Amino acid sequence: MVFIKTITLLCLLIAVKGELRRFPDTLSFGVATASYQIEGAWNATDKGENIWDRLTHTTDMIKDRSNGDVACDSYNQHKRDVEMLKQLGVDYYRFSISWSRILPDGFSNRLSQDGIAYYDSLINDLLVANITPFATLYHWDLPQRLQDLGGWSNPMMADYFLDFAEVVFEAFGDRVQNWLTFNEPWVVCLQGYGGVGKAPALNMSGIAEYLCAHNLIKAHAMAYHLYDDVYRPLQGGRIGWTLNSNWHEPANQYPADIEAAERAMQFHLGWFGHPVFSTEGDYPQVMKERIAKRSLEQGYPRSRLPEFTTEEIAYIRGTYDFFGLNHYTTTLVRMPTTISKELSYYDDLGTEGFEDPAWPGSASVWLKVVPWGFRNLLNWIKENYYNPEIIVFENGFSDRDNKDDVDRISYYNQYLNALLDALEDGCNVTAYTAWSLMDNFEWLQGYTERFGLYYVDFNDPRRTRTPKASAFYYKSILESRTIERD
Ligand code: GBE
Repeated sequence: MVFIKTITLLCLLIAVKGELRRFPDTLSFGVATASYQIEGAWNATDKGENIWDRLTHTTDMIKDRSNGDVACDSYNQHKRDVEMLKQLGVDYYRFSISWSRILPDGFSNRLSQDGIAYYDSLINDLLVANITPFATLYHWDLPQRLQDLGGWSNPMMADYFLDFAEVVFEAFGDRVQNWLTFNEPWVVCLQGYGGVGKAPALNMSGIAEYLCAHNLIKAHAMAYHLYDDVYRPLQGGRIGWTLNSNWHEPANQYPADIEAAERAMQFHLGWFGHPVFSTEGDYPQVMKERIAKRSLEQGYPRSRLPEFTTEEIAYIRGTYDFFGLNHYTTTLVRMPTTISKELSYYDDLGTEGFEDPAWPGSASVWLKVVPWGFRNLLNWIKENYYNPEIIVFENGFSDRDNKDDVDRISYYNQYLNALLDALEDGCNVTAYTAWSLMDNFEWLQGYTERFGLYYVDFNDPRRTRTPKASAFYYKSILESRTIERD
């Protein structure tokens, strides 16, 4: 039924609009998920507790009071997931590996054979299905024991992450040649340590997110070098990380607003991007200057932004094989009228962000449909970081409870058109990943916001999956390698 409707819709769109645009053969397509959001089996065999188990079990911060105890039950149903991937016809599947499922205590002295067996089985099934596995080492589920030691604000965490990375490369690197160290460090640090938007909800803005970022950037570089020195020569393959960013558009063409929007880009994407992707390395100049100045004014003996040594700057610079990008939406930015002396990242940034009320919305308050922002952001990366190879690791749209998801189809149609525009501008995008394969645990929003191409019935103990209209739409794009011009 849904299928027929979609075909009719597609024919209609093509009949009305006519023109088809073709994707270059060099562009591959995938879909993404993350361990805590889909796996469930939170205490299966010897799996250890992680920070999302702790947060969901001990606070009332999740909107529908739900948790990821069962989620999509992918720990037991990954064969069904692979069937869906085959049905879609994707080139690759981006999933993440749960640290505490592999290392129950967080440390590498004790490995879970069951945890390793789970990912072995998933990876082997993907390879049999001719789908390339793309694995993320850290999609937000830190072992709780390591959080008890301070999590990412503890400098030792970089070594523990390296130990984990080594175990994972050893166990799976013979079959997995595509790696991401971290998913969205900005979210990990700003929302997890600066604010309360993600676990561990530390809420110490102005201090903790900068410590987190500092250690996490080093952890990324260490894992990159380990792979580059030891595993790449044996296993081939490539490794990077994926950064999230809104496009920050000046609210007006006044110089002050243009400066504000550029500053927002540097605090957001540049915070993690500049140390790794620029030729100079290190944090963006504007962050170093502003945070140092404000820290001294506030009576701190030194900048709240930690400093990298010259050796560290050189060690971190260039630790990428591609530029990973997660993108959903756009923000308008202007210069504020008063300068705040408060202690926080956003006060350090010192800009005002807002959205155009005319932009169409989604089920998520933060997600507005602004496809041209995607094109501008891709061009910003091209211009600031010497036209790197860009892989889009997430892009997608949320709604509530809806299998006939025409708004999601429209979002993908518009954002993929913007991607084609960016390719025409000379941006070097080589892969595009839809978030997400299926509805899943949407962090603090629980199961109230759905991003899936497949619908998951969370009331059914079997967690039945059904393709939405958008699944057929995505499949048709992958088959025809064309899209209708919007
Ligand atoms: C990704 O993050 C995640 O990688 C993925 O796990 C998640 O399911 C997916 O997006 C969908 O959310 O006060 O509400 O405006 C905005 C996307 C918070 C990047 C949400 C932070 C989107 C950045 C706060 N945003 N996120 S507010």
